[in-house]
Amino acid sequence: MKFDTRAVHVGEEPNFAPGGTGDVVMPIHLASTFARARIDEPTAGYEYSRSGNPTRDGLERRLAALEDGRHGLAFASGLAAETAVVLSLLRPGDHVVLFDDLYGGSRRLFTKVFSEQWGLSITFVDARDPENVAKAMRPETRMIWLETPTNPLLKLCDIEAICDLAQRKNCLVAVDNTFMTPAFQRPLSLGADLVVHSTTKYLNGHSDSVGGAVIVNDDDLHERLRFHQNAAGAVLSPFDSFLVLRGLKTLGVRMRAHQDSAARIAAWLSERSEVSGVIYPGLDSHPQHDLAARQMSGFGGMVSFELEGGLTAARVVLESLEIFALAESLGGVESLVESPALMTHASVPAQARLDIGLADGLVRLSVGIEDPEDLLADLDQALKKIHT
Ligand code: P1T
Repeated sequence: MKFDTRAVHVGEEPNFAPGGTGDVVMPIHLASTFARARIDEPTAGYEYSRSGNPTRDGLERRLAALEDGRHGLAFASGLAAETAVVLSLLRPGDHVVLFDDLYGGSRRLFTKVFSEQWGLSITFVDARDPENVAKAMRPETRMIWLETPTNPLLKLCDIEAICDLAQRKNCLVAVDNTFMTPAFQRPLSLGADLVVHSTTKYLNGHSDSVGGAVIVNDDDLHERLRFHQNAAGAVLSPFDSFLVLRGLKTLGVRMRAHQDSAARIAAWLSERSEVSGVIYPGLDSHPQHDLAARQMSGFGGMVSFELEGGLTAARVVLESLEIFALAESLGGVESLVESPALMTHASVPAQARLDIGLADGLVRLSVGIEDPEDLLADLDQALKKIHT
């Protein structure tokens, strides 16, 4: 089955078995517990909704199918999914190499919780060059943690090259695929061991659910993650599972629409005198455009840019936009704009932001699926306010 067909059907097949009602959409199974007729025979395999729930199961199967993986697991948030990966697969004293440009909350989780409180040892590197990853590896390195493209600077890393060097050292590679989604990038097929998502973003796509996911191929990794999911309990609710199942049906069409408008906006911004630089992997000017074209089947809906007038000008633009909502998060049908330095990445120390090239004046757009003419007109009126 092709991707768009899997996105509509896998995990949500009508049940024609005796007692099944043939629903063409997944019912929201709200039951916290499942009665059984015999003490040692859970009905249809279900016991208690933390351990397993039919609606969540449907979503987990679909997530696996879309990422070309064997097993999916759904969690209460993207950060809960990341926490599950670390607590189930790593131990205090283990070493992790991380891309130095990550979502601010991921960086905070690894730095403040896993490193400072729990005893994980971590090294941030510029993973655009796989050599930097190789150099940072130690005998006790157990995992490489990547985002590609990164949030918010849209830097890429070569997943295949990094997986190659990890495999030689018996080290796991986890890729946060939130920005590209499986519609445009499949890290498991490139050799990664784990794919992580904030389903809050494109997968759900409608800004009305917070959730996370992990997808793996390996049965042993799955078993350890599944044990942790039940033992620690940060599961996605049945209602949220339903919402993400519903959102996923249109993932392919949404991603193509996000991308078409983002590409148009990125090109348009590049011509504006108020703008000093535009970052979009689909632009020829992106330093890793070739890798983007090779590794991904699309360039996504995120655009970052800097203004000649820096933070002062950014404040004017951010507060003047009318269709773009000034808000954290991304990946919904509605366009959002934000200041990483003041909002999503405020928890990253100023020096670390400077080191990775995250300017205070950087503006990040999550381009929605509104008519692009309206989005361009909105940007135009906001840019014109800089000099008034
Ligand atoms: O917010 P949550 O569902 O817990 O997901 C965290 C997360 C993980 N990975 C990436 C790449 C992310 O972008 C996020 C969340 N990001 C934002 C809220 C944001 O505005 O960038």
